[in-house]
Amino acid sequence: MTDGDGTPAAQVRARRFGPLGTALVIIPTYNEAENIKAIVGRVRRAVPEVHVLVADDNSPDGTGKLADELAAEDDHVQVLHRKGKEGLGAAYLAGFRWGLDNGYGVLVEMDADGSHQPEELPRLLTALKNADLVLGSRWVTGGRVVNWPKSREFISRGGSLYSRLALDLPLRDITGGYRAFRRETLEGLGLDEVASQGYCFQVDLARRAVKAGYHVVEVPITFVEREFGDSKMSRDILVEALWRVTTWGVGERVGKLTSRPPRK
Ligand SMILES: Nc1nc2c(ncn2[C@@H]2O[C@H](COP(=O)(O)OP(=O)(O)OP(=O)(O)O)[C@@H](O)[C@H]2O)c(=O)[nH]1
Ligand SMILES: [Mg+2]
Repeated sequence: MTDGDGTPAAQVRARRFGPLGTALVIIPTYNEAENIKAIVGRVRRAVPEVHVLVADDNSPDGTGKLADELAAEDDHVQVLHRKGKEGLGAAYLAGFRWGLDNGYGVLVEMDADGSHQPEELPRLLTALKNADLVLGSRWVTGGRVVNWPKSREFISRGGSLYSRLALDLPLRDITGGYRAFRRETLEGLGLDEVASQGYCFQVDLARRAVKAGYHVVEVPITFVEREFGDSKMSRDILVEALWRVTTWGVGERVGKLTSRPPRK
């Protein structure tokens, strides 16, 4: 296959991706006092040139204050203090806006609890050189999860499979939250309209990127279950995601049917 053969893969190869610019790793936090110092330290050691933004929702356990201490010691660390708990999607959206306003070229999503290993960040950033969006993926060859009960894996795999089929997306891990975006990609997604609740947020970003024609690449990651602190995900968030994905899927199918040109 050559670059001139006209296939989608060749078209992507033929496309020139611009330089990446400085990366900002956004870490949303709610009650992550046991994790925040370790995760920021690991990010800074793994890729010293990146900057970190902790987006804290006024955590009662003092995570925001610990993040301020980190910021005071390191000019690559900033803290976005938010008024109260509004969910991870809202925190990321605020972090994206902050990063775009401050001129960053790459915006990375990463959890605070160590599930997303900073040591794998160089692989995501390398892949982004030839992509618009890189998803850290548990469910492509080479990806895996550590210390997850089978029940959790079943739910997560099922959620991605359902989203893949309902929304017709050529992706394996659609609910994951370890991702790297070029700024131009985020600017093209219509952030003001993104659904911000729980897992819907990740699904909606991926869906918008694919539908907008961006080149989305999945890179295998090893996802490690949190050791410290409590999960903020709940059954309600799962049910909400299932419901939303279903309505998006039905909406897209109805849209396709009604927009067909009339038969002659
Ligand atoms: N700012 C902010 N961060 C949040 C909020 N809810 C969750 N987070 C953060 O988002 C990240 C992911 O949340 P988790 O509770 O780890 O969700 P999860 O990874 O699906 O669940 P576990 O596997 O049990 O850890 C963590 O860094 C949380 O601290 C929120 O309301 N506001
Ligand atoms: Mg987690």
